[in-house]
Amino acid sequence: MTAAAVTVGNVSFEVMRGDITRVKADAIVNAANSSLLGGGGVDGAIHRAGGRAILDDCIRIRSRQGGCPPGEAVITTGGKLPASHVIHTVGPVWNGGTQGEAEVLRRCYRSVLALAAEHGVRSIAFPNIGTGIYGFPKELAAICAWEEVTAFVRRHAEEAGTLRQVLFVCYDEENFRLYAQEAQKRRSS
Ligand code: AR6
Repeated sequence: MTAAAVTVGNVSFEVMRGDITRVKADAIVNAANSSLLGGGGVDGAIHRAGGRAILDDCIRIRSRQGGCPPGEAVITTGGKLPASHVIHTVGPVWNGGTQGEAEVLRRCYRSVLALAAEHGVRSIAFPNIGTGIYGFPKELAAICAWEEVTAFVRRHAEEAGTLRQVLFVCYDEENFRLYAQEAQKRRSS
């Protein structure tokens, strides 16, 4: 199920409901943890579907830099996934909102997009980072995601970057509705 697309600069944004491991894009984003060794939620699904090659890349990155701190991102192969790459980022654990959680989540989106640009990514799919096991409130997370990604696209509009398509892949109905609502706001503005 896909909500109508919105175009910002030369990038098309789509909101869809589904499983991100089935999305064919240059890169899909993983909501990982700092260990980079896999876990539950979308992280578990990506490692299961993508196979050993993703974990091997994660282990190599760990041996180079330790894990991945919250707000930062690393890139690996997509292994057996239809996506070429996985960009792993680590969201904040929600702790009531007074520990800078929203800023860390915003930094996740900026870190992912910077890495995507470095690797010439044209199409990228994001899950709803932080809104599962880490407990980030869904409405605020949707606002942060849309604001950061559209701001990034606007900031880089003059540079003829490679990015052309952004997909927000929502696994649950509530996130789908919230993301579609944010798309609607941008259609009418
Ligand atoms: N496709 C798209 N979205 C999914 C999928 C899927 N296959 N599976 C779950 N989601 P979560 P977090 C949605 O918990 O909150 C892991 O153990 C899910 O409905 O995956 O950032 C990591 O290792 C939710 O909306 O990530 C970390 O320890 C969203 O993905 C921790 O969870 C994010 O939920 C990270 O927690």
